[in-house]
Amino acid sequence: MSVTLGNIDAVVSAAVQSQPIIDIHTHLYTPRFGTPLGGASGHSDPNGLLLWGVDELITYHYLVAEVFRVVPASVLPYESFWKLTKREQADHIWKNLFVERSPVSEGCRGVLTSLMKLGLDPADRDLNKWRKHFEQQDPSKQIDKCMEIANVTSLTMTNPVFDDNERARWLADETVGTDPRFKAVLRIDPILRAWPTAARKLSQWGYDVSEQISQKTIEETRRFLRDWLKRQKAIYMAVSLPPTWRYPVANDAGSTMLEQGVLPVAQEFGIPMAMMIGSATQVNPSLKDAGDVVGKSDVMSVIHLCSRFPKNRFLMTMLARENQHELCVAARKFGNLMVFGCWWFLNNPSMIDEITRMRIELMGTSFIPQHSDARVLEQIIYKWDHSKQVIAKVLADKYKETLATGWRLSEDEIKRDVKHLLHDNFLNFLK
Ligand code: FIX
Ligand code: ZN
Repeated sequence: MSVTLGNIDAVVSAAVQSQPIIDIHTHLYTPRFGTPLGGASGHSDPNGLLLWGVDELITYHYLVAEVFRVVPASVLPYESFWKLTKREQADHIWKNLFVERSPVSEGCRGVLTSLMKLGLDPADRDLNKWRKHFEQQDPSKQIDKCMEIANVTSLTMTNPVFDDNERARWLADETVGTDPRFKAVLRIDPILRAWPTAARKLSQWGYDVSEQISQKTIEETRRFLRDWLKRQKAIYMAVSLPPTWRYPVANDAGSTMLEQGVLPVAQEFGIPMAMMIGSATQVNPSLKDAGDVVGKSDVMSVIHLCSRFPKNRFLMTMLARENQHELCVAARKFGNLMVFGCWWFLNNPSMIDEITRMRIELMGTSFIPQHSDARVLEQIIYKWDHSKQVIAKVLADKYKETLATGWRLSEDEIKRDVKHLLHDNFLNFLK
């Protein structure tokens, strides 16, 4: 079908909605990592890693931060909140962010979008009715249902090897990550952010490393990374870095381990390194996962890295709105730099619109516009629904500007471009 100014919005929207998505960064897990809500499976594991269901949706750390703005710690002390059961926490958040104030924040609206797309009626406002619904679902079937609604064909996990709970599960059963719907990612923050801690743990795990970096320590760290990349069949390595991260830094353990430990192994395995830069962690530790903030990072450090390691590939996202333009310009200079996502505090319609528009203007379709960062299974429904609406609108606007030059576009060409953005740019970057 030829595309005109009259039908471009509909054609782009249909192409975006029908394109199967690879979700390149989530905190979701295969059911074999256990789940606190057993549902119809009957197997609940309080320390399980797969989070799903309405109480998990409502107690997402984004909403924990928001509820403490409405009911401050001076009224409900943090420790009192954390002593509540998950259900009681959800009741508190529901009452204060959904009933006594309208659910207009992105995090609140997201809960309702996911419930609605799952066939529940948000107008019911009946938490207990929804709880009964989720308790009747089987977790694995719920994964299939959510992936189908979101049109996500592959979920990329985040597998922090330094997390005792997660590591124990891999060591107990090396096939724990084996599920055709999921891919694993070796997450290694302490190696680059807290080398003394990492060195102590690697040593405890049987790797002959010491805090003082020697050739032996480098070789043993490489062995550790190889062991876990093989165990997890990881498709990339990942790290989150603070806004203060700089590269290179002389006599800095993190810089040295990045240069001599991590990147050589990534190159050896032919896999990218994902760097998520800009989160200053635990400025308010009482909020736990909700206690991190954003800070402006240094794009020149990314440029130095891409320039010094031309044989490595870098998946890169930054948390500060202020860094987005510089990062796009940097990506124009380095083909081994793939910009991805509107991460965390940028995962809001207004930011996704601004950032995606700028990225298309500077990089065409050679970037990965979004990832969900979902921590709760049903979030992939709303995070993708909300993002796809904005991405489609921005893309249609840019096509209109191109059509205005007299250029002609076909529906197949639009589908091709959308496939690059939501699927192939990532797959091709993994090769
Ligand atoms: O470092 C990360 O992977 C971040 O995405 C998380 O730590 C963060 O809590 C999150 O889930 C943001 O969406
Ligand atoms: Zn994340």
